[in-house]
Formats: sequence, C-alpha cells, structure tokens
Amino acid sequence: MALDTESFDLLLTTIQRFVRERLVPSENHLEEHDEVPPDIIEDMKAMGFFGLTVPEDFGGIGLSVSQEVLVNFELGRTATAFRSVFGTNIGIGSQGILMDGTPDQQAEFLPRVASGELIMSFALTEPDAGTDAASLKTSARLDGDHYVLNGSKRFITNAPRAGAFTLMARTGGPGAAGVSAFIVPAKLPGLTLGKPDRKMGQRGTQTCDVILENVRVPAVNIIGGVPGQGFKTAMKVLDRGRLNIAAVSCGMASRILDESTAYARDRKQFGKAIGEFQLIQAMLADSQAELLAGWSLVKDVALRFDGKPAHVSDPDVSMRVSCAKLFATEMLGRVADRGVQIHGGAGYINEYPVERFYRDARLLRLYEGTTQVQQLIIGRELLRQAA
Ligand code: COS
Repeated sequence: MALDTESFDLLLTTIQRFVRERLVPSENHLEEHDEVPPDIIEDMKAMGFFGLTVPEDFGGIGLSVSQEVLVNFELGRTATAFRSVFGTNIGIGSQGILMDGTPDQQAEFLPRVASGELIMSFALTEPDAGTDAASLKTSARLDGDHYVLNGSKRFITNAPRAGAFTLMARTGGPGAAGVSAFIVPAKLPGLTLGKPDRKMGQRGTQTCDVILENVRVPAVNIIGGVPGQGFKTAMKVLDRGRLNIAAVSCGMASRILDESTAYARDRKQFGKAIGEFQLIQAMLADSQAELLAGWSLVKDVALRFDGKPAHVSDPDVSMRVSCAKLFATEMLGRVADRGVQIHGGAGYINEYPVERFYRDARLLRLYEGTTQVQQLIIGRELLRQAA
C-alpha cells in the first residue's frame, strides 16, 4: 500500500506549506490557550490528514510507512499538539483495526476514521501497568453476547476528543495471553473521563484517564474476533507508532537546529555573530551529524517495515524500530538541550521556540515505550538471534 509518487510529492509539498504558513504562526496561540484552533482542525480534515494511513478502499489516502515517516518529519517541525489532533486516528488508535480487525470491523470503522468523523484513541496504560503493559488489570467478563469492562486507563492521548477507543482488557488469565483488544465506543454507559492532565509541555494535546464501570461492550467488538490476541495487536501497533515518533523527533530536531543556526547568525557578542565562535559551531555540527544519522536510520527501518505485510510481525524489524525510537528521541533531547544552550539566557524565556521545544521534546523519550523499554527489546532480540 502506497500513494503514487507524483500524488505523494504534491501532498508533501502541501503539508510543508501548511506547516510553515498555518501551523508555525499558530504555535503561540497553542501555548497561551492550550487548544488547537477549531478552524485548523477543519482544514486538517479537508486536507485528508485524518485518513493519511487508511487504505484508499476505506476512503483514506493510503500512505506506506516510508511515506508516513516523511510526513511526520514535516509535522515534527512544529508543535506536536497539531499532529496529536489526528495522530491517534492514523496511528495507534486505528492501526489495530487495520492490522488485525475483521472485514466487518474495518468496513464499519475505517471510513469514519478516514473522514475525521470518528476520532480513535489507544488505551493500554493503566495506573499500575505502564512499561509492564502485560500486567494490565482492566477486566472484561463475558456476559451473554457482551463483555462487561471494569478498570481505568491512564494518560490516554486524545481521550477527550475520542469517539471510540482501541482498548486492551483482560478476558483470560494472567500475562500477555489473557489480554484482548476491544473497540469501545466512548458513548457507552459507564465510560467516563478523568480531569485533563496538566503536563510539562505539549500544550494543546489532550490527555486524561478513561474510567470503565460495568461498560457493556458487544463481544463482536473484540478486534479480529478472537480473544487473547490483544497484547500482540497492541505491540504491532506500537511498532509502527514508535517508528513515527522517531520521525517526529527528527523533524523537531531539524526545526530546533534551524532556530539555533538563525540565532547564532543574528546574535552578536564580543563584536561578532556568536556563530563565528567555534564552540557554537561545534554544538551546531554535533546536532547536524546526529540528526542526519537518526533520520537515515528511520528511513532505513521504514523501508524494511514496508517490505513485510502490515499485519505480520518480524522481530528483527521490531528490534530496528526500537533502535530508531531510542536513538532519535535521545538525539532530539541532546539537540534541544544544545538549542537552549546556543540561545543562552534567551533560550530559557518563552519568547523563543526552543524553550517550548525543550519541554515538548521530553515526552518523546517516554511515550510509546521509554528508552529503557527500547533497550530491553533490542537486547532481548540480539540474544535471541545469537541463540
Ligand atoms: N509484535 C507482535 N507480537 C509481539 C511483539 C511485537 N512487536 N512483541 C511481543 N510480542 C508477543 C510475543 O511474541 C509474545 O507472544 P508469545 O507468548 O506467543 O511468544 C507476547 O507478545 C508477549 O511478549 P513478551 O513476552 O515480550 O512480553 P513482556 O511482558 O515481556 O513485555 C515489553 C515486553 C516490555 C517490551 C512490552 O510490555 C512493552 O512494550 N512495554 C511498553 C508498553 C508501552 O510502550 N507503553 C506505552 C503505552 S502507549 S503511549
């Protein structure tokens, strides 16, 4: 699945212009009001953003992973909150249905996902199950042709906007094998939302708890129709999600580097531009080299991802995805830190974008699997391959 090259080039140019002319000028609004302006959301719908990765058969644009990372690089060049409006829709919220859903589930949900009529969100994390996702406690008890769900989900991105969740709950015994993935409509009785989380950065993204009290979900809403497959579905979804976080990291690093280079040319000390000092050049050079390394890695892994069927998991590709997420998000952390350093005291003042990017960047090393989870996946797979 991929968009033809000519159409994709046009789309990418349009997105670059939209980011530059529409989103970047709205970054301050986002920071001050903690919301994405509704007219921008409407423009995103009109441009097809909500269906970028949904196949054309279901009304989407049908990007390949290699194309998706290029788009996410561009979207990374502005505040992450803009992407988050539709990011769960084209990513972790709907990919489970796309990868493992039954034909009926795909036909019912994906066209509404693609049009933006239905926002989908991904609910895995719980108060006591973060990195140890397979220990999740939300229970799903079979009662006739429904499951009754009880529990709570934490830090759920886009929950306040969501019309439905891809939600992991326990239908069986302990561990990963007891987990099933459900499509849970947000309007079901017993499903409520917690108060909005107050975060360090990424203002404009909406996250909160999702609380389930005796929520009756039709049994046909188990993704793929077979219980006990939900953990694997979640992991496959996260593989693609993590690669895209890596692409966003590279985009954000490139924006920070541009801001830092421009500042180094303008700002004068000791009678000349600070960019003429080799210690400043060294910071710019390190950031550029690390950015190019990270971006090359992301594109390489995307090609490998496209080389296999979307619903089939390949442990070697998963391991490389983790390398990309680990390297690119840690690289972004270093680039953001140098960006503030190059700006000096001004980098700590919210007048300059680097101050905001520094806070926004911090989350990328945490969500969709911490750096330590990526290390675990890489280490385990290397040992498995050696055995
Ligand atoms: N694709 C498909 N299947 C996968 C998979 C993948 N990428 N990774 C693991 N699985 C399968 C395994 O093959 C195993 O199946 P079998 O029992 O049939 O062999 C099953 O899932 C359990 O895997 P594993 O034993 O590796 O599970 P662990 O409990 O050890 O967990 C980690 C592994 C820690 C890697 C996992 O829990 C994880 O990624 N945690 C972080 C969660 C996360 O990213 N949270 C962010 C929330 S979204 S913002």
